[in-house]
Amino acid sequence: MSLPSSWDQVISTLKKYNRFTLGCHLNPDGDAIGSLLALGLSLEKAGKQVEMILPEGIPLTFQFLPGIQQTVEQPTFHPEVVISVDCAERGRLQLPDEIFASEPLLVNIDHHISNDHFGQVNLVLPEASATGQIIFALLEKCAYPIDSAIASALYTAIATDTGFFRYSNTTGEVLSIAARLVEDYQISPSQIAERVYEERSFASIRLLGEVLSTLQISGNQRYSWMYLSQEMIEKYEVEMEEIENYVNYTNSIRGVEVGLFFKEMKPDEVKISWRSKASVDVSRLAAHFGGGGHMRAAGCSVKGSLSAVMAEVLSFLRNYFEENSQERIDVLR
Ligand SMILES: [Mn+2]
Repeated sequence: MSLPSSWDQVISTLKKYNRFTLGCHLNPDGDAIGSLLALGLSLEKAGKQVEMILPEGIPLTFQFLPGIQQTVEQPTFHPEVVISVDCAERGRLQLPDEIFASEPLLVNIDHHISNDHFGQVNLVLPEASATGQIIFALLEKCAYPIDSAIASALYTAIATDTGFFRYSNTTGEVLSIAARLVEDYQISPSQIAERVYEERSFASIRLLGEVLSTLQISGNQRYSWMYLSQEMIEKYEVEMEEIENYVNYTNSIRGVEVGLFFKEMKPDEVKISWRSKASVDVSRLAAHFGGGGHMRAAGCSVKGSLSAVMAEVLSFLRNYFEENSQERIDVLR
C-alpha cells in the first residue's frame, strides 16, 4: 500500500517497545474509536502495557463496543511510544501535554490525504478506506492477536468510514477484510449497524426536523446547504456527536454535487461539514478555509457570525461553480 520502509518502522516500533499510549482526534468517529480500540486491545494481548485515552469520555454511539470500557480519560503512566490513529494533524490529537513530558516516540497512523506526517514514524496511506484497514494489515504483519472484540472494533472502523460500504472508497479489499472479520470472529454486521444507526435519541430526530427546515439549494441546483443555530442547540438537549450525520441529507439530493452543513458552535464560530459526490474534491474547498479531510467528506471551522460565515462560504462556492461550470467530470468514470 505504500513505501515498505514505513511499514517496517512501525512494525519494529510495535515489537521493540513495551509501554504505549494511544490517542485519536477530537470528536472521535467510528474509525478513530475502532482503530484506537483494535490496536490497543491487540497490543495488550501481545503482552504490552497500553493506555487508550479518550479525554472526552466514550461517545454514546460506541459504548457498545466490547473492551471500550478499558479506555481512560486521564493518563496514568509515561509511555515510551505515543500512537496517534486517524488524526490528520498534531493539533487535533487529543492527548494531555503531560504525556509528552518523557519525550516518547510519536507514531502517526492515518489515511487522511491532508496528513502532514507530524510523527517521528509515519504510516500514512491515503488510499486506505479507513485507518481501521491499516490497523488490520498492521496486526497481520506483526502477527499480533485478533479476537472478536478486536474484530468488532476493526469492522466498526471500516464500516463507518465507508458509510457501511456505500461510499466510493468501498473497495474489494475492504469488503474482503470485512468478510474475514465476520467469518473468522463471528461478529454481527446487523447488530453493529443497528447500534451505530438505530440508537438515536428522540431529541436528535426532532432537532433534525428543524435543521432540515433550513435546507436550501443553489440556483444551478449543484449545491445545497442547511444550518444549525445556537438557538436550536439550546432548545434541544442533544449530544454533538448525534448531529454529525445530518450533513448527509444535503448531498443526497438528485443533481447536487456539494452539500454543506453550517453549525454555529459558539456565537462567533461556525463549523462547516462538507460532503460531495464524485465530481468535486471538498477537501480542497475546505482547505481554502483552513480545514481539510477527504475528497468526499471534509470539514473546517470559520470565525464569525453564522450569517456572515454562510454568506462568505456560499459566495466562494458560487464562484467555484461559475469557474467550473463546464466540468461535471465523474472521477469514477
Ligand atoms: Mn478515518
